[in-house]
Amino acid sequence: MSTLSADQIESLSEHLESAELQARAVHKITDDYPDLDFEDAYAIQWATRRRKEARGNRIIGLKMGLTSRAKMKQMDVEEPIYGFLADYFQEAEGAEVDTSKLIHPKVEAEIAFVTKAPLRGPGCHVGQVLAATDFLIPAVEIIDSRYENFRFDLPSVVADNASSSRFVTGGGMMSPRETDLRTVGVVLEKNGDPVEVGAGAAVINHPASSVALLANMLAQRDEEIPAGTLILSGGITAAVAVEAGDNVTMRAQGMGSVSMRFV
Ligand code: 0L1
Ligand code: MG
Repeated sequence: MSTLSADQIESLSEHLESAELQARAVHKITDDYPDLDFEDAYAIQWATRRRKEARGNRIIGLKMGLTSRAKMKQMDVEEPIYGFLADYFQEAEGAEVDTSKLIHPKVEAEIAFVTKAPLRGPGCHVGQVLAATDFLIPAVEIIDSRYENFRFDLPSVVADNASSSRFVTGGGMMSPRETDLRTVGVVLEKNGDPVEVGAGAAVINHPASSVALLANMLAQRDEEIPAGTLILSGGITAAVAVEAGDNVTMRAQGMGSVSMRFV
């Protein structure tokens, strides 16, 4: 049940989006609104999405967050969440990512899905996700919580668009028919050192189950995943902090690699 008025939702959306656009850390919003619940939090996130669209940004994808045990343990939370990806979040493969526009970026190794048919819950399952997937590509998500020291609770992070900030896709496309996503291995390298390794099963046992969960969560708002959506299915490893001067490469088994440099 929502605890905030429509005006409070708009004002919290503006507060968090300004922090994002100005690369400025703020304290978690539940410090001031302790009763804020998930319904409020997603209402704030959707208000931010509408704010960006009204400004001319396109929403090009969706993401699932906190899908792996490693991430849940790292952030001390227990439930996957979703967020949206705006067009300017995308950085090209090999890009120089400008850290002056970010607060305290971290990188995550992920498998991205691109859909060729809509997915609608409730009851969406792994089989439907695989049938509706056009191709898979490796992706590095660059998260950047707007909260001081990445300190937040679940409603606060949902309102902050699940810490979404930038992402890079690269390597090669793969058909979901060609691989068992549970055993696809990934290596995340920072400055040439393998700092995190993992396999797809880390993401709710199968990365496609994360996409199914996304469709089922969206159904609660009578929304679906449209055809042609890029979906970051969730970090396979824990997130790794980066700063200017760092080079990051992710290698995904059978899908090549994706790299970027932080400047
Ligand atoms: O993509 C993610 O798993 C991030 C979700 C938000 C939590 C965080 O900032 O680590
Ligand atoms: Mg992520």
